[in-house]
Amino acid sequence: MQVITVLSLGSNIGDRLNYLNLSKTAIYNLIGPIQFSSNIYETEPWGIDNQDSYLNQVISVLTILTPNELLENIHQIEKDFGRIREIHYGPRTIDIDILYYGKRIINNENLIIPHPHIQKRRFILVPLSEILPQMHHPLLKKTNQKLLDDVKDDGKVTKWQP
Ligand code: PH2
Ligand code: MG
Ligand code: MG
Repeated sequence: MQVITVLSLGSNIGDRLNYLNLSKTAIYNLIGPIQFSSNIYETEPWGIDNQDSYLNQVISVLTILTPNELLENIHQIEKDFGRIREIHYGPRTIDIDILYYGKRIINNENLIIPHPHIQKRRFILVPLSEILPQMHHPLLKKTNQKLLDDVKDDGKVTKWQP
């Protein structure tokens, strides 16, 4: 069965734009066709301050993969692009997070969907509301646009131009 999954991409090391573009090609090849892509935003680091700013983007993808297969493929892509798992919230070449998998709610030891931090992060809510403003968060029962309107985070999120 085809499901729309929503993914967030982030990079704050090296050629950040190139990492985003390489990951989208790999996502197309390993996960499925991309339905919508947000603009790319330059964003202030969230969680740990003394690191470089990020480029972030949100995309929706049509996939036939199960949630666990999706996660395995994402880990493979992150590994292929040199991601070393180290500091929690720290710098990374590419980070791909699953925000939504259709309307499914999943909570087990290796996967939590919807992503537990969506509602706290402007760097996710700005690009997410750009592509899917009217989609409802299946647990919080608010649209993505409403989550953005209500978010307390004041981290800077600006449209990126090369
Ligand atoms: N990712 C993190 C931690 N902090 N801050 C921004 N601005 N963008 C991110 O993608 C990000 C972050 C952990 O995944
Ligand atoms: Mg992340
Ligand atoms: Mg991640």
